[in-house]
Amino acid sequence: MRFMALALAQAARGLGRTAPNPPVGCVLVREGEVVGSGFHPAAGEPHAEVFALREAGEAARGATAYVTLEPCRHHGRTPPCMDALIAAGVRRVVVAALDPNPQVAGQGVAGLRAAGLEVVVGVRETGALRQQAGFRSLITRGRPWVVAKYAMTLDGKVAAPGEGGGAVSSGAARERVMAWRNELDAIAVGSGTVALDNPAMTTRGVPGGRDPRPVVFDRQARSDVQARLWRQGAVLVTTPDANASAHEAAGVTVLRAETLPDALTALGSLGVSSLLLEGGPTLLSAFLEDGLVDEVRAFIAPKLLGAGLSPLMAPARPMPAAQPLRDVTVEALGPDVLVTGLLSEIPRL
Ligand code: AOF
Ligand code: ZN
Repeated sequence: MRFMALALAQAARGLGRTAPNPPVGCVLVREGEVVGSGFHPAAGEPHAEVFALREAGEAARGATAYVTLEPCRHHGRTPPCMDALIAAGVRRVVVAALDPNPQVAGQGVAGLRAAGLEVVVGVRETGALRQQAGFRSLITRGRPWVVAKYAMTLDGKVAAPGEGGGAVSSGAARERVMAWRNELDAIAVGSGTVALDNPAMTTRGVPGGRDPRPVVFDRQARSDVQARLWRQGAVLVTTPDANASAHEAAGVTVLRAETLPDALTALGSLGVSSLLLEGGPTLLSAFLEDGLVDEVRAFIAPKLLGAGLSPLMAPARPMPAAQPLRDVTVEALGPDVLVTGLLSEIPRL
């Protein structure tokens, strides 16, 4: 249990850097001592098991491997980890979650067992599924895992009408958002936010942090070509007949799709496995109405605004039909409260 927590912490170092591959961590333990650990740093690089085995050297013989994802059995950009573990003389493998990649899908575990290794599956599975939600979504559904983030006042408002910025939540909440930006592949905003705020959407104050790829949802392609986001490699998502010639001339990657599900699939083909939705009520409502929000992370700030914009403008449902979140967490963050929960099931095998 304790060692799988270490493996998950290793895997976390790859969050936001491995797409379309999963973040994976591995810890090798012999006689109660960690003799090697590693994580998958990026697609095309060696897998977590390889780094852990390298560090352990001869000490891997007879060891137990704790891996956050089932070891692979296929030749992809790198050779099978299953073979590497067997060749190194590892005796026991503890796996957090099976790999939904059809090229692996239980065969890694079966192969290890066939070679005489003892295999345990499902240790800290929930944590692993959460960490791998992006990869699991991309490989099974062909589109990114969508996390909707917003901050609202105690009376449920995100802004006064027609107002742009104006921070709702505290510094502690903003720090948490920066941590998420560092961990998710891409960050989505609507054309309204670009026009009103001209935001940067970068990761600030996270040591070693990297910026998510901005994605601008703009059906009319009317967003100012001078906006800051384009200089950060933002993708423009627009409709098939919108005139995006100015953006194209400026070298912007333009995706054209009639519907939001198609737009997400197009983002998936660019290798985007997770998307942080930081747009305003319009974008959030559109995603929610199409059933495309997988996870919600909402801050509630202890202040009152009065008549203003709600996070959602989607038509109201009767209370008994309100959409419930699952696996809900509640956390105090400075003066604010962070509530998270899932609207979709994380794809598993
Ligand atoms: C593991 N350990 O650390 C990772 C795994 O193209 P490749 O060779 O990198 O293979 C990518 C696939 O391997 C990916 O889709 C997923 O199924 C698995 N990722 N497996 O044993 C790792 N990153
Ligand atoms: Zn592998």
